Amino acid sequence: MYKSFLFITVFLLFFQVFSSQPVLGPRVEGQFIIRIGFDLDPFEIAESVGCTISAKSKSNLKKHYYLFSETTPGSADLEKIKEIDPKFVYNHVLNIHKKSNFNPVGEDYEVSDPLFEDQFHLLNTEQFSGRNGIDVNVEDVWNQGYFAEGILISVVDDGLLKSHKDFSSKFHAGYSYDYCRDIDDPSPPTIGDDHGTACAGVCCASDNDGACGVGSAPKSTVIGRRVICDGATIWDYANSLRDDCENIHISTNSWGPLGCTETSCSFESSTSIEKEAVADCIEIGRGGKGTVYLFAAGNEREYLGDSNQYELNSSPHVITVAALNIAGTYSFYSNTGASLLVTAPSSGKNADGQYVGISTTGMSSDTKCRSDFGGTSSATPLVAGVVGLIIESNPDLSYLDIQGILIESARQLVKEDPGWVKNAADYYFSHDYGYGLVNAKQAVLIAEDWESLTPIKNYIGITVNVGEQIPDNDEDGLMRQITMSTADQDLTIVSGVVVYLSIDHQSMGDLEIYLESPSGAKAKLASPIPTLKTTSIEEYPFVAKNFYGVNATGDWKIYVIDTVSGTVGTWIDYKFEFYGIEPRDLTKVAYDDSLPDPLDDDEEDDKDSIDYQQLLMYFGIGAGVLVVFGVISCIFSGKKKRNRRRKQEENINGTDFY
Ligand SMILES: *[C@@H]1O[C@H](CO)[C@@H](O)[C@H](O)[C@H]1NC(C)=O
Ligand SMILES: [Ca+2]
Ligand SMILES: [Ca+2]
Repeated sequence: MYKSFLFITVFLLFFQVFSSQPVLGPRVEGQFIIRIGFDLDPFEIAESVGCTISAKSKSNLKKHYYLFSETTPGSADLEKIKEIDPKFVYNHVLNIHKKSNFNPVGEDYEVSDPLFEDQFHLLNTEQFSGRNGIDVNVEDVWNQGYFAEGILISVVDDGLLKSHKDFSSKFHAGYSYDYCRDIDDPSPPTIGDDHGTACAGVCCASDNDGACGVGSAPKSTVIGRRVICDGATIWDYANSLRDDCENIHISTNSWGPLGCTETSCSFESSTSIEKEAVADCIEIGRGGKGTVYLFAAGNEREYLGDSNQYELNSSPHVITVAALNIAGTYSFYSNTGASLLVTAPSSGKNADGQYVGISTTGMSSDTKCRSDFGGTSSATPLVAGVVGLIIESNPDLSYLDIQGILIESARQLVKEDPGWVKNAADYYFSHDYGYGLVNAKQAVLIAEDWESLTPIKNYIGITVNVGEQIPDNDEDGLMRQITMSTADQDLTIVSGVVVYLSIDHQSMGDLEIYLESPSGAKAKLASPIPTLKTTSIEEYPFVAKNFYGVNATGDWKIYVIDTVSGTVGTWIDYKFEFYGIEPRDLTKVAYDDSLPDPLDDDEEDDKDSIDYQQLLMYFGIGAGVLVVFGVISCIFSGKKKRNRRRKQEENINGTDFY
């Protein structure tokens, strides 16, 4: 995109600080940091506003940052830039000023790993005809000095090639284990067991090692747990989730039962042993703050897969992750569901209909890479790495705080999509995206000053008998409700709701089930699935994560509706569980309209302006070094394609991983 620069060396350092409080420091008069759209000529702009460009960031992460200097004192008229680029952002240059927990890296962080340029999920600069800004927005977090150093991320999967250059310097031998063979070494025994290594690459691959790409948490410590194999028992799975959790920050899980295939779907219960492992570790994990569990949403959307079909996902304790493609719409395989929390970029089609995979660590040698990874399997460790950055920025956060921070910071893409529904606390939720695309920068910004959410006693209802036939092919169905009043419970503000249902139905796939909150917002708990083979569920939990921040007071209704005539069944019983937090002002930054939607064509360059002014981000210049471009030979090629249309995903024969 950038060609033929002539470099003059001038020295300059960019320090950047972000803060949710205005941080004021002595300004360097007459200089401004400018971030403008990729497709604009910065030199032309500089001249038109009475400035010259005296430096450009040399970081490959910050290609579009420029230091503007006034041609003569007072000559700058930056407001004029708005006529050219309404979304441009500028910041005054400050002398170094930092927050107490700000750890400057001294210069912009640079990534030299050969595959980094292809890792659009980390920094989408329209490579592979992708969409600018469709990434997890980590560049500024890294530049701020957060790399998840010292954060332990456990990758529970089919093994980890610990000898690979991406992991050899950061592998944690003590906590790693092969539960399949009962040995300490999680290295995959066969080349086919390459899934865990690819997942680990996405969260944790080390940086600047000359090998492959980099993880979202480049300096994290990685734990390999090999448990996906023939013959693994429920104890092995439970232990792989539980062992050493007192000291483990994050457990990332890109696995689960196959809820749907082309011909058959089912609800997949997990055992109480596995569920207890997670429930225990959110209490005792990470020194009592709770290990953060992430689970992939699953890859069976085309067969009507729903993330609530997996019991380990349908838990208020875990972060369930969906996938979107390089163009910014949900990936064709990514399951829907009320249990989704967030979405992250993964494989799928670009706007031209080509399949683009994820570049990560490969297997056949210790430097092998691959570019064909994907699925919700890849989206999940990507978010795990972001959680690592969040924890590094504020180690006191509980697992619940981290969920709250992800919710508050996520970006609502494709706003016009009718699937976005506002809950009573003003948060938008979609059954395709959860609360939206993970935004690491916004998350860390919030995290640094986050006031902890205080969990309060959960409301655990009693099992209520229904014992009624569900009217066949009747759109009213059966409805049951619970009235929550402030008088009879401690809980007022909801973080999550779980509904346990027992139903017998020979054609369970006829059913549509939803939960309606007092405000009328709905969680879709199950949709009709013609291939559903399950004929009976017993106290099966359905989690609704779309009610974060909502006042529990009022009537909550469960609807069970049989949509197909022929076979009838019985609703046996139900039980409500409300998970609550103490009332406080929630941050509510997620849907501030000043955060533009990257898919809005009028705001193509919004990545360049996202939340900058809002976040009061300041730059400082110390003694430093940068490269200055004196000569105006900068030619911008690679103009954006305008009016690119959102295309509906279709099934393609790409390789998916789960
Ligand atoms: C929740 O709603 C009830 C009923 O409107 C109200 O009395 C109560 O103060 C609300 N609680 C909070 C924390 O907003
Ligand atoms: Ca690397
Ligand atoms: Ca029926």
